[in-house]
Amino acid sequence: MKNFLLSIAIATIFLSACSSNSNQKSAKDTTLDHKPAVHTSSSPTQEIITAYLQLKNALANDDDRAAADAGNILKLAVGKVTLSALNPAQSKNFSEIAGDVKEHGEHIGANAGNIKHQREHFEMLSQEIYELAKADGKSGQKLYYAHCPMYNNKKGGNWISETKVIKNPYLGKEMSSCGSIREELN
Ligand SMILES: [Cu+2]
Repeated sequence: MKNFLLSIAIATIFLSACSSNSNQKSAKDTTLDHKPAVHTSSSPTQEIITAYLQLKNALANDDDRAAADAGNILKLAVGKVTLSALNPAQSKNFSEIAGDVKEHGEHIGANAGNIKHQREHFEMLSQEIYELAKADGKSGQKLYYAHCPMYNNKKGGNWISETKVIKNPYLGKEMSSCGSIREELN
């Protein structure tokens, strides 16, 4: 019995020494664990993806006005993201791209009548959206990463699509089917 009590005492000392060492870390872990799990079928950044796809389809139709509308919606969608609903990976990614996405949306929105410039912003924007879609992982919708080898004097350009069917947003109706799927996302 004495031995038993002693071993409990030792164990207690050992445990308390241990826990003081990892206190900060476990406190952090606990707050993460106790965050209400978000079991929505779509990602918290879904509105951004939806606005991007609307923009992509407008550009594929050579419709600069519809592209400008989508650009403005995209800009607003960035501001509407509920940060607390993002998981750590999404949160890190979102904070890295939010400013750029907003700026591209703003420029595209302000450039109805200049589809060439809208497409320049769209090309940069597509890389940000690619990162966003990747961070969404399984919570996001099924998306495809497509490539056009001819855009910008054959420097090429990429975009994200909700379908496997190529409808080129860089060359528009003139060369609608130019391009290929490079990667399936989510
Ligand atoms: Cu611009």
